Amino acid sequence: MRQGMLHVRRTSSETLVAKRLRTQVAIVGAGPAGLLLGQLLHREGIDAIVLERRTPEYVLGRIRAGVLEQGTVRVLEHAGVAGRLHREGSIHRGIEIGIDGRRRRIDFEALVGGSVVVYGQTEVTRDLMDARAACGARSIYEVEDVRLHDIAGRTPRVSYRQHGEACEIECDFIAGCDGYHGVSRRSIPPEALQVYERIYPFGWLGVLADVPPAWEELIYASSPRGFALASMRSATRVRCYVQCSLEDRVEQWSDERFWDEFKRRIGEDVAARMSVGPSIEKSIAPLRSFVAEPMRYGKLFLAGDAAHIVPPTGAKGLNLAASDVWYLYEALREFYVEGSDRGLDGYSARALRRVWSAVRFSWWMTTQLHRFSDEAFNERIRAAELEYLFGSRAAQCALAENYIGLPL
Ligand code: FAS
Ligand code: PHB
Repeated sequence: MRQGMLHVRRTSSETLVAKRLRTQVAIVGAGPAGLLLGQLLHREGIDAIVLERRTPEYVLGRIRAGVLEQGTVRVLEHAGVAGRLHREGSIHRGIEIGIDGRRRRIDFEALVGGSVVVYGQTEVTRDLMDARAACGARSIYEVEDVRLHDIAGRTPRVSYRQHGEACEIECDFIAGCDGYHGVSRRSIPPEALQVYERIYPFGWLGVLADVPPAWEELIYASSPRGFALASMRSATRVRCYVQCSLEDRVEQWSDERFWDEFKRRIGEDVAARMSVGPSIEKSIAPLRSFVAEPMRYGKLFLAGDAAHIVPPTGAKGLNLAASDVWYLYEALREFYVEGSDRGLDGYSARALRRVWSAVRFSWWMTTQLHRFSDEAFNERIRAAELEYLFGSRAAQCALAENYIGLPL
């Protein structure tokens, strides 16, 4: 045996394992789902190791969500990472829906007595990373070739390579928090999964820019040229989107072209008063609805984008990751503290009830606010839906209670 090799043993694949670790829960993925689960478990004294293929800087560089439901805020408070969120996040008590230049405010407070918090996913992830580093819990970044073993058996393990060494983690459970393109869902035999999917025939081109927002609340605008969303990250930074073709490439959209198109869609009054500036991030995201059922296979539990994807129109992706993680945390706490399997056995059904309510709402917001085609009948139905929304308190209540988030 070569000097310096620790715990050398052969795995089933006849690979020398240079390092073998042991934990209660192995978490694959250090996005918001993985880090939030790790933080909740740590506060309960349950040991977890987080594995991430990228660097922390890369993970923080991905610009994504911006709206937190009240339920998500409560989960972050329970995790002890909501301090900066309360200091720097801004409470929003409504949004505006625009149709061809007309706008209607959806007053969350008056309609359903609720609100949301605008605070970027990047900041949530940063707060979670800082908390994990502060408590010294184990996170391993820049891993390669992560594989899941014996997930249906009694000795689940996660193997990976780092700096050319083969490593392995023995655990009780594996949390697959590695997103849509991760290895976890793909480790489940296809015959054990039922997948539901809808691909939308357009994408979102998003721009981050350091200019003050000329709007106080988010504006979701449907125009004859397509959809636009005016959001923000702070009093000095905007996050704006326009619906674009799936054939578009970021290189085809100069900042000038983006701002010109955004102004044509967002409404003349906003266009007239807004300032523009150079993009500090610009990216195109395809839109899809995707759900994989069940969210558990043996000792493997999926959470967040690993199990489902929603179009960002309903601001649900990050919030669904938080509710999955809350349910999984409660189930694991029940197992380790009370010795009961009940929560683990009920996790998938409980999470999927909330997933499908968010998938429905995100699909509804997307189909109502985006121009799909020149199919005259669909466009008339869409116009009628939006007119009904503008004129009906009941319709506005339905939108409001879904947007602020159904109860956890
Ligand atoms: P994530 O994808 O965030 O994190 C998964 C992590 O696992 C990543 O860090 C990845 O590097 C890692 N990983 C993957 N494979 C691995 C492997 N084999 N081994 C180890 N690690 C691995 N939601 C909204 O609510 N509003 C939005 O505006 C919005 N915009 C979005 C824009 C884009 C381009 C995308 C892709 C998503 C957007 N979302 C939005 C949804 C997004 O916010 C997700 O819901 C959220 O990131 C989910 O968090 P996680 O489940 O942790 O998945
Ligand atoms: C964002 O600020 O990035 C954002 C906000 C609301 C959405 C989608 C994205 O529905």
